[in-house]
Amino acid sequence: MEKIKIDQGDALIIVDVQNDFLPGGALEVPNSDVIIPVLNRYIVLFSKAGLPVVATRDWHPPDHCSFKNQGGLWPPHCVRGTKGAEFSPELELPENTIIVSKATSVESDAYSGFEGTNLDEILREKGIERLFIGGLATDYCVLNTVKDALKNGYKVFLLTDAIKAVNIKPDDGAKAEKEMIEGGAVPLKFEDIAQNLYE
Ligand code: VGL
Ligand code: ZN
Repeated sequence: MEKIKIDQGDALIIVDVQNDFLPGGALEVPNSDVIIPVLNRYIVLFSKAGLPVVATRDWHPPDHCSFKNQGGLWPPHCVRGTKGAEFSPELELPENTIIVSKATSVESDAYSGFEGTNLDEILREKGIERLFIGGLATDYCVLNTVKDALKNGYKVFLLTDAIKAVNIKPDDGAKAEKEMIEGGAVPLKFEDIAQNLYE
């Protein structure tokens, strides 16, 4: 297969790689720590090429509607300003990372990085047309971010070596991947990208 070359118009989107979604966190995604070194390799690639790196984060108020104690589905997680809401210290985000906070108000949840944020405007302003998307969790925030990206007209590459699922039902992650690919996302692994173009 011909390698994919990253170039102007491309951006890396890292979804919700926050302590609460990692092993030991309030809403831990099983084995999610294994994706961090892989994401770090993508980060190096995009940084060297001078291309934007975007990190989304779940950024909830303490009484957010998605929390069980408020009638929602999830244990309290990613409360803004807490350790659990911080990006993993292992994730080597560049200084100029564009941070997008979502689900920041009590009454609304948002699984997509585009929902209630200015992510689309930020990308358009920079002339971005292709998105390389990885992070957590495959079956929630990655799924919904990818679906919105496709809806908004971006070409989407799903980084299948840099996502992990919650899997409340064991095949949720596999189903989500299938849904994204059927919707037009192209599955991609690190080895599928041409290296050393910008060294
Ligand atoms: C997420 C559950 C609740 C996610 C966020 O980032 O995938 N999942 N809030
Ligand atoms: Zn959340």
